[in-house]
Amino acid sequence: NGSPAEKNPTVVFVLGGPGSGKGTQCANIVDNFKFTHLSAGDLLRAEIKSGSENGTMIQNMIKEGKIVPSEVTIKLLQKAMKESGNDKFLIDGFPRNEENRAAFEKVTGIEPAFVLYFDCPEEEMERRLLSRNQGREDDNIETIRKRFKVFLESSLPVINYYDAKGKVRKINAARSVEEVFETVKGIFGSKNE
Ligand code: B4P
Repeated sequence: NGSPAEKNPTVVFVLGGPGSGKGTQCANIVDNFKFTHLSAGDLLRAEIKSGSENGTMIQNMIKEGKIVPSEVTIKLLQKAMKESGNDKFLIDGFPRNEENRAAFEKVTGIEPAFVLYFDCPEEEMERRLLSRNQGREDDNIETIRKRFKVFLESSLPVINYYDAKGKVRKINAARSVEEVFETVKGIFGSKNE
């Protein structure tokens, strides 16, 4: 039978442009529903800090706003899923491109229950990221612009793929944290509690 995470886990992908509020809303979801939050960005940053052999490569890609190879991110996600002991996951900031998506489905055999898409205008995301100012290497204007470009070119096609399957729950993210969470709660409350 294996651990709970091996028995058909429920996965919700949380997507949206950089600064759309994915991390913020995931923290709220975890406080209210029984999900484990896995942030691709946080896992990659932890990997850099650990001084692993991939660390420098990951650091350079993040600095350039580029997408880290699928096998690296998927391994980190699988490890975190196993270690959590849970069977309900919010996967935040992944898949970032079609190749990520196809590789995740192939390697894990998991299809997401649905996809939360935080839709936010670029000017608002830029404002939020510039005022976040936590010394993150990718929160400078040059890298932010590259991340926007990668989002439009590579990540939006993933959202369109799931939209065609009726799996996308699109949320207007250009509102206050509380207002956005009211909408999010409606989605989780009706399907997953
Ligand atoms: P993203 O996934 O793009 O996420 P983020 O920039 O942290 O923004 P998020 O949407 O989570 O917004 P947050 O709640 O923090 O970036 C993750 C990073 O990870 C990437 O840039 C990259 O470095 C790396 N990464 C991940 N996967 C990768 C891969 N495969 N390859 C390479 N790199 C990868 O909110 C942002 C700010 O806005 C916060 O200050 C927050 O307080 C504020 N805010 C949130 N909601 C708000 C609201 N409603 N109103 C006003 N402010 C709000």
